[in-house]
Amino acid sequence: MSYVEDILNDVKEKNQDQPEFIQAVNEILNSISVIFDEHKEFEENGVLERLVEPERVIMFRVPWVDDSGKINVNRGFRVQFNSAVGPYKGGLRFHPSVNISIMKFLAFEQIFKNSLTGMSIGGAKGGSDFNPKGRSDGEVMRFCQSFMNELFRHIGPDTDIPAGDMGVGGREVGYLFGQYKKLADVHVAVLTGAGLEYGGSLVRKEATGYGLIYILEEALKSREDTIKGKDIVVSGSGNVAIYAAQKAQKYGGNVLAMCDSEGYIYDKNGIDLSIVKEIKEVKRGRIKEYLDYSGKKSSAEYIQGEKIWNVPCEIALPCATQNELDVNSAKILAKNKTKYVAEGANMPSTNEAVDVFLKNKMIYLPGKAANAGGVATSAFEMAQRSSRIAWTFKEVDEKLKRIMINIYKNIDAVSKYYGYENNYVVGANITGFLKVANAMISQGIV
Ligand code: NDP
Ligand code: 2IT
Repeated sequence: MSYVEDILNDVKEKNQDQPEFIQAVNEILNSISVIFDEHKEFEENGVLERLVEPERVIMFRVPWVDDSGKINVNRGFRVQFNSAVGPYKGGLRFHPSVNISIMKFLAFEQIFKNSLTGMSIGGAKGGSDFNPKGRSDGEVMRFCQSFMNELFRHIGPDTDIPAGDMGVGGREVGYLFGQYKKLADVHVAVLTGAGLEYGGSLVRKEATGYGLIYILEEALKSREDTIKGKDIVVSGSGNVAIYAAQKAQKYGGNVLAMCDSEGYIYDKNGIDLSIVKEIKEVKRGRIKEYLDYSGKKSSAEYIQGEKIWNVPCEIALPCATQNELDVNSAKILAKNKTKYVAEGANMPSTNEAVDVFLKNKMIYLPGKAANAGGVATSAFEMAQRSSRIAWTFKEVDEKLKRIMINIYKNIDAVSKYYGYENNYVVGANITGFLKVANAMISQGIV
């Protein structure tokens, strides 16, 4: 049995109740298996055995009182997966689906993504099964305070720096930071995605979506193609989706559809993002309200209970959640002659869907490369905060663009080097892995 097969069997055996984690490990290990013959040192140093086991997993009780006076208890997590390259870094997700499998897959992915950015940050993820939907600001604040009452002892500006993810945006980061400061009595960069008034960075809010479009445009440019004039479908209507759609429109793309977990809006004349922003960022409402704003004469339609991937497009941008794009959806994209798939979300395509993309010669940019702009800008936030110097929007945006172009160049070169031209699963995973593996070897068996 090969080294990779051996480790994979062990991971499956030990984590039988963690399908998303097994899926993420499977995807990465299978795609990097080509390097182990020429790099015996990885097996000799037990790199994979150590890599698939988190350095630390913290799970804790989060009790809080809702507006009616009822006591609620949620589960909190922080998975500190790997700190070989730098301090633990990764977002916090508040969503009812959160469990240990989802936390571990996200933290595992984050190791390679953070490595790809070229910044010195390790991989982590955290969150809770708390559902912020429909909760008042007061309830969200009390929840965040209780969550931080435990988390604060495990994080710090040089140990572990959380940020936002699904269900955690500026409001939540503010409440979390306020409680951290109260407990630790220091005003430091311990959470990124902070408000601009208290140390946050310009462009952080837009960074994941903008970064997605920057890397996509680079991939198209190198094929003498462009986003301009292309039909685009963006799933989700949250932080990543909104700013991906905004930048895609700026580049001349036609964003035809966006969704939330209940249904999607299709507008053949292009989505009006100011409406989506009003509904999602201001009102915290549902995407179906789009029709109330766009008026009776609008060409928009709302479709419920159907996958957004049924909408024909040349570019598909999954920006919602894991496994939202399955093998059937991938086949529909292939049938509709979609040329490019770039992932704003983490692991939105199942492994079987990815096989369909590659077999059909679509250009597929996996999330850990394509959505790395968010965490890269978080690292810029840390740099600005600790130096007490704030960069302009243009400065941060240019640095973000440079990082995304670099990621593309690196994964493209590595995929070619190993004889897998146009296969960015191989390109991204090997590139991300090599830095982490070498850092682990340099630091001994720890
Ligand atoms: P948000 O919470 O802002 O938005 C999530 C969006 O996805 C919402 O519109 C939500 O709809 C929708 N959604 C959730 N589940 C489903 C589903 N099953 N089907 C269809 N739509 C669904 O999160 P973000 O935009 O921050 O995150 C989106 C993805 O991007 C996640 O995978 C996250 O891990 C990843 N990511 C985020 C980064 C960041 O900086 N924020 C950085 C890199 C990656 P509803 O309101 O109905 O739940
Ligand atoms: O998945 C991700 O990369 C994020 N949610 C952002 C992490 C961060 O630390 O900015």
